[in-house]
Amino acid sequence: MSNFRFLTAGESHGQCLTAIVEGLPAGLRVNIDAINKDLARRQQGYGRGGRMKIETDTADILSGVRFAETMGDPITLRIVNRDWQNWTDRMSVLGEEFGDKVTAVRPGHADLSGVLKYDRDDARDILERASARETAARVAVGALCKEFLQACGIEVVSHVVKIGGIAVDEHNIDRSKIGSGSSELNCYDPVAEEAMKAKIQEAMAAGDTLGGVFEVIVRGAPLGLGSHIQWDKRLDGKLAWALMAIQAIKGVEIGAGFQCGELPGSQIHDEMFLDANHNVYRKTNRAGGLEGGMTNGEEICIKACMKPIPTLMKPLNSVDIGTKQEVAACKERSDVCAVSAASVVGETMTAIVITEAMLDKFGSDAMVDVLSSLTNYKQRVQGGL
Ligand code: EPS
Repeated sequence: MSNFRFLTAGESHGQCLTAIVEGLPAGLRVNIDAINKDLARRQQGYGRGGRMKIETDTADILSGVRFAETMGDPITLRIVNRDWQNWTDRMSVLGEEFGDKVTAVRPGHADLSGVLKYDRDDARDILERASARETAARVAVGALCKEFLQACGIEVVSHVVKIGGIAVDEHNIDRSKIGSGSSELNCYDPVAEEAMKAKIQEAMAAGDTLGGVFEVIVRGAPLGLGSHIQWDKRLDGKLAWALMAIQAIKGVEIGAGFQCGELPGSQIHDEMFLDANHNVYRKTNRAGGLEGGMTNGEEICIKACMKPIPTLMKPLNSVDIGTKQEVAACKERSDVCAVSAASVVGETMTAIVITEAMLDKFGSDAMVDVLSSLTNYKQRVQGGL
């Protein structure tokens, strides 16, 4: 296993979000603008709530980087919450209790299980950390990983494929362009995007919320990341874990995913052919770039499904943990739809997993060693049979 690891800290309305990343090699050029660009992409999206008008997420690098280059030390990233200014009393670190408690727990949120498990009488003690605001820190880490991957010739991109039941038409999308544009919903079918926006508008008017599906694509990953030899080395498992561990994600599919359970093997497996130089090639990629828990040299394609956000302006029936009565669930400022934001989080979480797999395979002390090891390996496995 590589030495790569990271942790995040911070509450949604606390002072800041912080991440510590350890195990990236020394000698990686760091472009802070690229990190801030991904943070801005996470904030955008039709259907986001009022909070996004308050925040302009940018990362400060507090350690581990000198003269815009990593040194191999742990890297500390910090994103300041501008909204903290409005929460200093209610989120005071050492002050007296202040403000109303959140007791009308929301179905679909961490509120109820959290207060019972952690013995709290205010669901704010749970929702502050359960909030998808935390994903800003993960995006900063993943954006840094994307810079590492870029240096290795690997690109990770994402796009929204469905919102509220409205799906893109694959025929309207040029897959080679995914990642190069910037639409409001991170969607590459403009016709579907307009229909998705109308659907979000409808949900907003009804006090409701919408979920959807996004796809993450990894281009240029070498064959052989991950391994078949042990369950916890399988890369498909690690990717599914990383994507499922994003707030509100309820399903993950690799390649043809659930369709694999419906069609016979002859219509699922990607046949192999040989070109004139004895290189193996395929005409299809239903495996989504992963066979036997390893990359097979094709694009990695993963889809994830996000449930609708549980904070409804027309709230569902619930219970009050203080009065022990049935009540309407609490309402607080939230998003109507955050699938486009989740797509950026999925993209960066995928970048983190692929980075870990690369470091696992090619070493992690110095960039120069990673790159020469990668070059040698590619020559061996991509030189034809
Ligand atoms: C989020 C910030 C939050 C919400 C959303 C995601 O801001 P606030 O709670 O101040 O409005 O917009 O959080 C949730 C969906 C959630 O369940 O907590 C963000 O930065 O992405």
